[in-house]
Amino acid sequence: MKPDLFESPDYYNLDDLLTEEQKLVRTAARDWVKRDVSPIIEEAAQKAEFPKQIIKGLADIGAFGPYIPEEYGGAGLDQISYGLIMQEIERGDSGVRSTASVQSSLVMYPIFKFGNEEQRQKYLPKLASGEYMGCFGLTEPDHGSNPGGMVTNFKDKGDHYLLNGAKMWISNSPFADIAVVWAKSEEGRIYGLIVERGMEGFSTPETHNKWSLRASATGELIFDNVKVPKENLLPNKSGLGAPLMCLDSARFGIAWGVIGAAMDCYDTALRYAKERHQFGKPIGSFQLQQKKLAEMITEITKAQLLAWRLGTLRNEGKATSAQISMAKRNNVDMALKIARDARQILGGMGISGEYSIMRHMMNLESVVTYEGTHDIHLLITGMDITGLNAFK
Ligand code: TGC
Ligand code: FAD
Repeated sequence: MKPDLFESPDYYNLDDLLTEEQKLVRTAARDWVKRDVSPIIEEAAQKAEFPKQIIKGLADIGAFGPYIPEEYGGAGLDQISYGLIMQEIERGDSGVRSTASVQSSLVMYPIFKFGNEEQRQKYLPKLASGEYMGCFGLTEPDHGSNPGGMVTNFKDKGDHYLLNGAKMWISNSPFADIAVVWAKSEEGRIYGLIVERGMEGFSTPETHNKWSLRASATGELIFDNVKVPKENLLPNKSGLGAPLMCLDSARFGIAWGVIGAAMDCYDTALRYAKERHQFGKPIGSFQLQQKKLAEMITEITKAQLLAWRLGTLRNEGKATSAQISMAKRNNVDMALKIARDARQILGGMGISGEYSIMRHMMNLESVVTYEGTHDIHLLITGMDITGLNAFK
């Protein structure tokens, strides 16, 4: 892979809207990605291996629990800092950002928000340092967009719960130490349970043959009469709203993260368009290529504004789930379109692993589907503005 020459675009001087702390956090993440992710990520993706050596670096830049209070090992940062960290990591690779999203918003957040003090003390510091890695089991083979239909269930056996069922498409599952698993009680109410690797009847087979997110490990979670200690149930919230609250936080991170992938594609294409000559001129001098580049920077700038405003609303505790859906949907779509156009600007070189664009493009095909598909987020906006449910 070519050396990482990334220069971050800031067409509307958005840095003026950031605090010094937010800029410092971003610089630390940006420098780490350049130093520790860019040199190894292409090979990891080609080999379809999660590069475990980056776990410590992710912890060091505060990517595990950026907004979890420091007393539990988190970085105690605000939502815009969280977003900026996700942006910088996804500039390197969406799969690496996935690992951080899952650890922070889908594992640490539910333990922090719905767990008791003992659970917080037991798990959060180890998750923040990367000593423990976690995964989040919501999706099932027959219940993806409709998680409320899940069949994974647990029965009260007096001194423990007995868990049965299966989850699929689970990021980090093949190496996770713990899984936050959503399952129905005998009354049909959804609860979160912390399942630990090594519990009898619990297995995590890896999913192979992915063309997307190849540097992220994906797998199943299988529960065959797993005895889960009662103290592993998250007691402070039940119902589908609990996992959906975790998704709000992760979707917010994605709305920021994909801006990083888009910036990397744009920056690569811009540089290439100025250097590559055809018909005796740089290809960047042709109107058709300028149109692509001009539209890219326009869309990136709009997405940055949307993410920044959403971050401000989240900091004030005012962002709605529907607002988060709009930003996730818009920004992933924006990044995917930019990746496709950027790939074309590079001609044949666009499909080569010498450049990051094709990897981003393939990764974004997962990002547009997970955490709620493009269509599901549109229906959430539709329901929000009309008051009418078009899901069922
Ligand atoms: P519905 O009847 O609308 O709602 C059920 C209950 O949940 C409440 N609620 C929310 N609460 C908090 N935050 C939200 N965003 C919420 N949305 C809804 C709602 O008020 C209700 O509460 P209550 O008290 O009345 O019961 O639910 P539904 O069954 O009709 O489904 C709604 C729908 C389709 C929007 C939702 O289920 C959905 O978002 N589906 C998409 C599924 C999804 O996003 N799965 C993601 C799996 S995890 C993942 O992909 C990780 S990838 C990680 C990585 O690698 O980065
Ligand atoms: P389906 O729900 O079967 O949808 C298929 C199509 O039908 C989509 O286009 C969808 O938009 C459309 N559709 C569905 N319902 C409606 C409707 N009511 N109206 C109109 N159209 C509809 N899940 C986890 O729990 N944890 C993870 O860590 C995780 N990581 C993932 C990692 C990867 C790489 C991938 C690919 C997925 C991951 N997922 C994870 C699962 C992901 O969240 C689901 O794939 C996603 O929610 C969609 O579910 P599905 O694949 O079952 O598609």
